Amino acid sequence: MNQRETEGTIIKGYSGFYYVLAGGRLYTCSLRGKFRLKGDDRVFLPGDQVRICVMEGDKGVIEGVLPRRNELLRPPVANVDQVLLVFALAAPDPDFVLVDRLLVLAAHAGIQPVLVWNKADIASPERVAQVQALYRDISIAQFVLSARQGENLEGLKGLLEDRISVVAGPSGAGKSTLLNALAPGLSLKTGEVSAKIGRGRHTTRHVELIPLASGALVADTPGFSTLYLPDISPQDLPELFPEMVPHLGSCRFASCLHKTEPDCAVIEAVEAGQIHRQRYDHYLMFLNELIERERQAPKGRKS
Ligand SMILES: Nc1nc2c(ncn2[C@@H]2O[C@H](COP(=O)(O)OP(=O)(O)OP(=O)(O)O)[C@@H](O)[C@H]2O)c(=O)[nH]1
Ligand SMILES: [Zn+2]
Repeated sequence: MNQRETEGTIIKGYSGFYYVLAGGRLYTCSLRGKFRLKGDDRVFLPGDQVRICVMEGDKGVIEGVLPRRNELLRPPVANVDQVLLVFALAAPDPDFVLVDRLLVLAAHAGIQPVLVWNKADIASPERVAQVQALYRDISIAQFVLSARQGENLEGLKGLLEDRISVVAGPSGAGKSTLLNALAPGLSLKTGEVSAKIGRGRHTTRHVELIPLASGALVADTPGFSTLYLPDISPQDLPELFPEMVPHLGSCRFASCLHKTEPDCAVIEAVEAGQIHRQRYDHYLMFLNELIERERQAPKGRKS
């Protein structure tokens, strides 16, 4: 038999088989026996880079897995390059607390966030200006587009190329519509994405990476469905606000939490208009949540 090895990306695992995309071809792969010994389905995740031995036709055997760069729990995907935070500019209005919460979650997970402002077709120019002013100073990519009208999708398409992306955002923001617009053959029903999250725990959910053109892979299940801030110590929160980072270290007190302390460089930057006040207000909100949580959980408890 003519066998050869190649490298590819797992896009889905399903009843003992893994679907591996390699060089533009999809291989249905089984596992080499040594992996099955571990008896753990989660040894391999969509997004994992694997070495496969190609057998006849489109069949293969997974011979090895390359080290992971990162691993998301929701959805369970490995090697995530970026998370698209999809918000509608109107209907529903953006919840900026949620935007900032998701930005903190992404920063904490070490995954690059991308802000996607959808429904530009029904947004007022004032709203567009508002979001751009809020996030202009933190260096993250932002796209203002209309998924339903298929308008201004090109920039985002370029950013998806050759990367693994996960989509997050509130219900009604247009996540399914956006995925459909990016992969016209997909025809996810609108509303289907949240139906997927809602599925009972007795049904095994299979996350799938959808291959778009140009090597883009996007998870079909939205991420970050928990709004609970992860276990961040209050001292570490400022680093998750990129616009605060240049000012950290210039406060009078090394332990400054930038709340009410005297000679606080962060508060001075807010007053000088260098840090947007709304972002700072949300920082204080999250800080208080974390302080409250620490107060309730006795020290040394690890969860
Ligand atoms: N005007 C306008 N409406 C849009 C746009 N994109 C999506 N919608 C509408 O917004 C509604 C919600 O879209 P979905 O794609 O289902 O939103 P979702 O984020 O997937 O929502 P869940 O599945 O509940 O998480 C639908 O009625 C869409 O037709 C857009 O660009 N402009
Ligand atoms: Zn300070």
